[in-house]
Amino acid sequence: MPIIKRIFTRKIFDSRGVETLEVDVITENGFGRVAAPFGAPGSRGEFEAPAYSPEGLDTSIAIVEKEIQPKIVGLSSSDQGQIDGILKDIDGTENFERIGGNTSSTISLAVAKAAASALNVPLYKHLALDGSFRYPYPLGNMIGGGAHSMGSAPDMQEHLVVSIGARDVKEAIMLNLEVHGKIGDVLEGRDPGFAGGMDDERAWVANLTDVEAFDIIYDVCLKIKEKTGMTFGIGLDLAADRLWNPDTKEYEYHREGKSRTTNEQIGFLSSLIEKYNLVYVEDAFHSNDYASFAVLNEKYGHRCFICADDIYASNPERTGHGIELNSANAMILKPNQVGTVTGALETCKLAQKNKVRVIVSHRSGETDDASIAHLAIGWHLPMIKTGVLGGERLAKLNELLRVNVDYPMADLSF
Ligand code: 2PG
Ligand code: MG
Repeated sequence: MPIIKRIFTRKIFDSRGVETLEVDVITENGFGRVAAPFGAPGSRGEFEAPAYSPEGLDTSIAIVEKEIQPKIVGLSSSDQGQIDGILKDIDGTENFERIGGNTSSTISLAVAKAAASALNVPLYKHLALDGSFRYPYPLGNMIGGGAHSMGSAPDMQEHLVVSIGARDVKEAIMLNLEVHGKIGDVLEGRDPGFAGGMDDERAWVANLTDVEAFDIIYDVCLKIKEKTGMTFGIGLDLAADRLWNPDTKEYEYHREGKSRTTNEQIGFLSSLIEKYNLVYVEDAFHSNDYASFAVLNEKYGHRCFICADDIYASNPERTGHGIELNSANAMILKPNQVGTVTGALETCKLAQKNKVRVIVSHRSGETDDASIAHLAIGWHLPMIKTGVLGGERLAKLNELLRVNVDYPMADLSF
């Protein structure tokens, strides 16, 4: 039976060595364990749910034990909507400001996992939108910068590759690994000072401008294409909030030593989309600028994923506002930004109904939890954004392999 018997909480360490919450949900014959990921200071979105109680993780754990556990023990773990409603009621704020989005999403996902285990079905089937399933393409972080790196790394947070020519998920993972490896060789060859550094998401960190990073990625992808016939798409996550200076109203590229007005930013990104045939541009503008997102979407939405992360913050209201203004044709979904499985599903359905493609994503601080791989398969998500290397990143990709059913790849066409 999927009746919840007990919840255990503990503190474990994430991939950055920061303490995070792990939750076990025990049902009569099921078990679900989930640990919370965490965005980097300077990269976490202004509008996402805070991670924990304002008093910290210990207070969140006390709330789970004293307030949440007594209310959900005895309920059916299959009743996700009821349990997520209770989490919202106990929190009592708009955006999980009292208990924290990490607290609620970790319990919510652990309940879903426990239900799946009690019902003896994989998580992606338990949470399925319908009876059809697709594998997402892994969107891999190749060269890092911004808030995830240090020193003379590029200004943009992520320089990404998706192996769009891959015929199956294993090939897609292997091709991303090959691109990542070859980029490392190029970096070693061009800079005697390069010492093999990687950032929080195991993307290479090197003394490069953004344009140099794209040149390297473009050449590596081209060479592999010439050899194997495989095609790649290049992308980026600017995490533009971090570059935006609200006083000067300019985007400050410190590494490049240049500032750009919003119009110049549109021009710069347009030139990158054209030059490198970019297929993916995330958080191109600060998270209050729905209008500039819409300009870029109007111009390139027919051929490039214009993706909203911090601006939508996985939040149904912010997503709805963006849909009205046609700000993006794609969005990032992170369960801990919105706080529950039900909230994540609501946002996902709203986006999909309006032809906005939903991409599930890791956080820069991660654990070996692989729940997002199941959301991608069960919810028809075209891509899963995660690092190419590192146990906590490969945990998600390996989970895709573990599913091991002959489902087709998602459709990335426009
Ligand atoms: C992002 C994420 C993941 P963070 O901006 O998309 O790469 O970063 O988890 O640090 O917010
Ligand atoms: Mg982002």
